Amino acid sequence: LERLYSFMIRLRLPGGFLTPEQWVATHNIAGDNSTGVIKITTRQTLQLHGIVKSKTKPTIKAFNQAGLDSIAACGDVNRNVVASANPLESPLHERIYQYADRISEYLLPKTRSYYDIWLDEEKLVEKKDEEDPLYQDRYLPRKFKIGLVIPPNNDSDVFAQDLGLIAIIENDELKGFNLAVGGGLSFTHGNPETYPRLATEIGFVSTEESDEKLFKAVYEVLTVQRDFGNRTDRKLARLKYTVDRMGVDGFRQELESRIGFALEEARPYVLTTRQDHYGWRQSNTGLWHYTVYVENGRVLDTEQLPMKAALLAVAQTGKANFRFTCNQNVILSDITPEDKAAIEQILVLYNLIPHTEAASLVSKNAMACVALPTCPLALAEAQRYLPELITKIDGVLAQHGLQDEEIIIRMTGCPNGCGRSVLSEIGFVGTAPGHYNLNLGGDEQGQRLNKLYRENLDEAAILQELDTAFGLFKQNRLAGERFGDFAYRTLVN
Ligand code: SRM
Ligand code: SF4
Repeated sequence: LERLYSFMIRLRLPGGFLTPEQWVATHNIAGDNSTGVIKITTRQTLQLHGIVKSKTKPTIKAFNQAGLDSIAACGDVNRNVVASANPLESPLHERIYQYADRISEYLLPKTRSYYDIWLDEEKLVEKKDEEDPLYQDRYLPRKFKIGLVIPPNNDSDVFAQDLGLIAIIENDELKGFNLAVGGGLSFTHGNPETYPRLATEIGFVSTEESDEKLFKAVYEVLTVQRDFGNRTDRKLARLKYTVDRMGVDGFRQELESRIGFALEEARPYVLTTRQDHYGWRQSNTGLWHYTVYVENGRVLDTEQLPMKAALLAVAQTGKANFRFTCNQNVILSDITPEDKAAIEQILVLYNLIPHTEAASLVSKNAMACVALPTCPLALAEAQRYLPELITKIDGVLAQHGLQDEEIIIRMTGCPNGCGRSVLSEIGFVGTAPGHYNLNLGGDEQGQRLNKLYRENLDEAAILQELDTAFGLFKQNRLAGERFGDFAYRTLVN
């Protein structure tokens, strides 16, 4: 008897965009072929779990029919390109989203194997035509991640990316992008050679005359990593280690020699938040957008909250696009004023309103990675446990009269950092079943990593430590000071 293997599929969804028809298709594919739960990831795409071997090909074929693919969603290539999700952010949102889409296409591997293997396409080309100038015959030393952000909202956590592109907008015009290289959050417990690192800004590239320079710079950042990245130790293979080995100046010089022009000095911008704008918001185009709070990105039906049924009903009207955020939520977007009432009626009927409004502030600022039971690398629970822990943390906050604080809490089941817990004000990093390191001191905008505060705590110890920390915060905070800033100033330094 063959073993019952089951798989996870992750879509490539640059900028996290789906049409309503594509959501209906995804809903049906999830129901037919997977556990049924649709998971919105921290890189604003979708995963389905529990796809048994015999259903793998039909799943990929069905996605293909909906115009969706899973190419380069995993592997040592450029991964899903993320971008600020909310059209509200700027009138330039659509243009910046298009960059995410085009960069994703531009950096796709040239091989047709995906089509050959999964879609029964006859071999269209001979091997020699599969030559790939970027990935050649060796791919990159490790996964590679690109993210675009529209200040002031750093919702795509631009400094966590191997290559971050910060849109520089002056007088409502896009001037170009600051480039930040070498972000990456993973580390290994007990291995001091590994560390999380924020991307370093190395300069600005204008897009005013054409996009040529930007695309060249993006491409060559990958070739520097391809040629200089560590290919002997996968733990030290991400771009962040290459940048630190070459030095930031050395990296910039190598990049400039490949692109044939000097980067301009990085331009100023301000980041103020990473939060999604929950509920109804109208953008200056007149269109409406409703951001739904999705606990840890898990779209499923429960008795109290039939979220999957609700989103299906919205999609079936054909009147809203679906945009996933890097905070694991969904924005029902681009709704005309005439259609708003119909969408609102569905949201009320299925309880999504008031669900989004009613969730606690801490919950709405929290996220967790998948972890158990499907992630083979998990040391502890994350998405299944964080909601329960947050209810208890909410209780502790209330005892100190701090229930109105917006504190960013993130949890990962291991130090790989899929839930970006080292970029939170309170970060939990799994060490063993039921045990977590407690990190404190990240900021609101994602420009500062938190630091280890206490090691290997169980739930009782976590709540006790936070009780003490919240007490000190209440007594000693500066006016308007956030918990993360207070912890950084007084507890972890
Ligand atoms: Fe991740 C591996 C889930 C975002 C760093 N990640 C995995 C795997 C595939 C486990 C594995 O290798 O077998 C997880 C699948 C679990 C499951 O059952 O679904 C997994 N990662 C996820 C997702 C689904 C977490 C979530 O709950 O949303 C995110 C999917 C992203 C996507 O749509 O492409 C996810 N992973 C991240 C992020 C956050 C980000 O990119 O903004 C990070 C930290 C940033 C970074 O890359 O530095 C991250 N995942 C990792 C790593 C560590 C990489 C490294 O540099 O060492 C691994 C392990 C590895 O690659 O060896 C990993
Ligand atoms: Fe799995 Fe660790 Fe990533 Fe969580 S952080 S999904 S436990 S690899």
